[in-house]
Amino acid sequence: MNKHYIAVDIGASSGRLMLANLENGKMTLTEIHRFKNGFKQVAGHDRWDIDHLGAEIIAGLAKVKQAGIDEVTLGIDTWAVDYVLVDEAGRKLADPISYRDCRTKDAISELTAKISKEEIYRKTGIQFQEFNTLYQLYREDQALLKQAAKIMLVPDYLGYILTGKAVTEVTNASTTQMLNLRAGLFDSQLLSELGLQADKFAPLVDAGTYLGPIKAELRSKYDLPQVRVVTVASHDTASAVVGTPAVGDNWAFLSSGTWSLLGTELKVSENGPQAYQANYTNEWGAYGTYRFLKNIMGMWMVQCIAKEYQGRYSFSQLAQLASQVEPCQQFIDVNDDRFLNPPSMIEALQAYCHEHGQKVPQSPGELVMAVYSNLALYYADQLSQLGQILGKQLTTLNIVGGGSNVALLNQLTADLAGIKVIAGPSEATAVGNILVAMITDGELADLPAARKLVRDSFALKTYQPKHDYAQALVGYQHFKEELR
Ligand code: LFR
Repeated sequence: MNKHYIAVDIGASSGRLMLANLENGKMTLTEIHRFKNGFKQVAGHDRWDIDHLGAEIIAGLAKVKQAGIDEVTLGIDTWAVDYVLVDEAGRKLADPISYRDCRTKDAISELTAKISKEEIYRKTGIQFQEFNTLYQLYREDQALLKQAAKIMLVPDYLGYILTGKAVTEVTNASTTQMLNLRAGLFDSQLLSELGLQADKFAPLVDAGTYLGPIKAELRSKYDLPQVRVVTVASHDTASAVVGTPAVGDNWAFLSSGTWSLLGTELKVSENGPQAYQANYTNEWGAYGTYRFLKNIMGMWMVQCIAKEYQGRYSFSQLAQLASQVEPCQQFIDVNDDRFLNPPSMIEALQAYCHEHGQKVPQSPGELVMAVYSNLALYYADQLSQLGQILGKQLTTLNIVGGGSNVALLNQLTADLAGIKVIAGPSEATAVGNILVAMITDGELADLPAARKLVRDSFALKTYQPKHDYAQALVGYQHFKEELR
C-alpha cells in the first residue's frame, strides 16, 4: 500500500499542508489546506497567533481524513528563532513575539559588552541578527521567563501540542545563536548570561527523529486520521536546502521566500575571521551538514508593497509591471534595517532613494523593479564573496521556494551574477520536510538519493546569463564602498 506523507510548512505570511505520494520513482505533491499567517500588535508587541496555527493544522488533518486517508506520517517546519514560553502544565504563557518586533533593538551591543562578538561567533558560528533567540531572551519579560518550565521553538511547540512530546530540534535550535558548534549542545556561558540552565529547553534531537503519535483525544474530538509525527528539519530553510535538487560540489542555493537565504551546504563549519567579518552563518543542517548562508531581505519587500496596494495587484501582475521598467536604475542596500518592519515599505524605499540622491521609484512597476534589481545585485555581490570565503568557484545557483517562480528575477540574477540559475521546485521546503520523513522511514536511503528524487519529480527551469550589466555592477560596488 502507498504510504502518505504530510508536510506542515508554515512561513511568515502563509501556511500549508501538502500531501505527498511516491509512485513509479516520482514524488507527487498535492496541497490539502492553505491558510494565512502574520503577526499583529497584541499587548504591546508584534505577536503570532499560535493557537490559530494549531487549529489550522487540525483543520487540514480533518480534510485529509475526509479525503479517505486513514494513516499519515507528518513533519512540521516553520520560520526560525521565535519561541513559546510554556508552563509546568504545558500551557503557553503568552503568544510568541515575532522576530520583527522592535524589542531587540540595541540588544546585540548591550549583550556583547559582556561577552564579545568574536567570542560568540567563535562558539556558535551564527550570524549576528538582532532577532536571534539569544537577544529575544535577553529582552524577555523576566517574571514570565521565570514562570516558564520550557522554552519551545515554534515548530517544536506545534509538535508538542499534537503529540504531548517535547523536543528541541537542532536545525532550528542552531538559529538561536546559543548552541556551541564544538560541543553540539547549548553553550553554558551564553545560557548563564541569560540566567538560564539547559533544562529550560527540551532535549536536543536531530532532524529525522520519530516524535510520537497524535494524541488520542485530538483524533476523536476532530475525527482525524492516525498520525505519526516525525521531527523533520524543522527550520524551513533547513528543509528547503534538503529539497534543493543540487548535484556536485560547486552549487550555491537561494531559498527565496519571505527571506532570501543565499549560501551553500558545507560538511565542515566555517567560522574563521573572513566569515565573521562578512557575517555568514553556520546553521546546522540535516545529516551533519551546515547551511553557510546570509539572510537577505527577500520577497518580504514585495509582499509589503503588494499589501499597501490592498490586493489590487497579484504578485505576477507586479512582476509583469516591473518587467516593463528598465532594471538597476537605483542602488539600494536591501539589508538596511529600515526595511525590516517599516510602517510603509513604499515610503521607506522612496525615502532611501531620495536620501541617496537616486531616482525615486513611483509606480508599482518601478517600485518592484527597484526591489528585484537590488535583490539581484545583492545576490551577485554575495555570490562572489561566498566564493572568496570558501576559495572556490561556484558554478550553479539553485533557486528554490516561491520566489523561484519569478522568471524576471531569475534572469536578472543569472545576468548580474554571471552564473547558471536552476529554478525550482517552488515547494522545496515542503519537499525537504517530506524527504527527511521518508529517510527516517527507510523509504529513501540518504540525502543524495533524496535530491535525485527531487530532480526526477519536478520540472526545473534553467536560466543562462544573457545580458551584460557590467556597468551596473561597477556602480553598485562603488555605492557599497561608499556605504562602508
Ligand atoms: C525563513 C527564515 C530564515 C530565518 C528567518 C527568521 O523563513 O526561517 O531562515 O532567518 O525566517 O526566522
